[in-house]
Amino acid sequence: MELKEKISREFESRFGEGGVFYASAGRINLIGEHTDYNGGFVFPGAIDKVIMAELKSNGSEKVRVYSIDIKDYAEFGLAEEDAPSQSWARYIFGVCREIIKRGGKVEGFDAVFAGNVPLGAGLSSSAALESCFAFALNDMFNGGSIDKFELARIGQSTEHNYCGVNCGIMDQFASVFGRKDHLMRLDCRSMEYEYFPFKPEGYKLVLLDSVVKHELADSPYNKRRESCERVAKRLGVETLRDATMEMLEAAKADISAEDYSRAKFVIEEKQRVLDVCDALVAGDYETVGKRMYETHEGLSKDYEVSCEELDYLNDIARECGVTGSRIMGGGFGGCTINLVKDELLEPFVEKARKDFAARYGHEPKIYEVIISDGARKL
Ligand code: GAF
Repeated sequence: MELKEKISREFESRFGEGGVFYASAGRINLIGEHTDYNGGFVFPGAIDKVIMAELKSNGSEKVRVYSIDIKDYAEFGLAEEDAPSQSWARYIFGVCREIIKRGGKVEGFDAVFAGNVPLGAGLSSSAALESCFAFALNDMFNGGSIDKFELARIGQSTEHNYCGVNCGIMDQFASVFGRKDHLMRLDCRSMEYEYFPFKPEGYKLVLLDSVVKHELADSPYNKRRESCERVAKRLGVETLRDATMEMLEAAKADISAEDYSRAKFVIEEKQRVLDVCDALVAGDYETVGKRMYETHEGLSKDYEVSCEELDYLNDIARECGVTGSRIMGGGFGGCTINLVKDELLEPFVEKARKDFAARYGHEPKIYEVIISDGARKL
């Protein structure tokens, strides 16, 4: 059954007459990982996998919401002490609270939601959920007066204040600002962004999901961020965006080996994003791919957010002559993103399925990427 129909049926049986539909997207990131909270550049795009919700104001001060995928119901008020116990519902509660904290309006509503963004795959299902509700509540109760950047920040603050992840802005930005057939280069220091048409002739973008679960809350993700902040402080810059390898080398003796490696990755990654943008404009996919492999190497060896399964998928890509391949997103499991020549797609995917299953007892999941629109009313 179509997502919309499934939601509509559930909504009607629980809450009666229908409401309004909204959706927001998961995201990929071509390059620029762990750079967002360092004031650097990212290069994401929204994808055709979404969280969709039907909402209707209920005239009370209570939120009543049902998750079709989790098969769970939550009911909560809108004051700070009303936080629901279920972690999935805290995303929605957090969005409500962050809107209210900014002086926006949220009243009681009923909602049913479902999605097809794979969970824990590094495709930002949580940002899609936050952006979907932020967009919806802005439309329903605030006449659309909250601007798009603030909607993204509302999602990010929800992660910080209600879900325990000190994430950057990339995922929520991509989910809110996504545009069909375009990637977006965001400068996370100035928040300037630019759309880049992305329809690589003769290539496909494919994700190989290791199906290794990644959990960012209370995870090493926050520790990575702390390392970067420590080094930035030591170098006397606001974020690592303003640091160079020369500065890092000069301070090496005062920095732990671990923090040094983390900072080295971030400083190198900053330039890779810019290189990839230039290469894309020039149609030079070989350079795009080369930088992707370098990013994988850095994420695996210096930033240490990869895992055996993802390194193995990356090795298979190399062996098959795939143009570019790397771990995508926060890490600790999830997907590799692969830029593959059309004619190599099938043999690559076949080999990855077979070899990975032989080694780990299950196949990776395969998703072809279609770059799509972000948050919207349906
Ligand atoms: C996660 C975070 F949510 C993002 O902000 C970003 O830091 C990413 O990891 C790594 O690039 O998705």
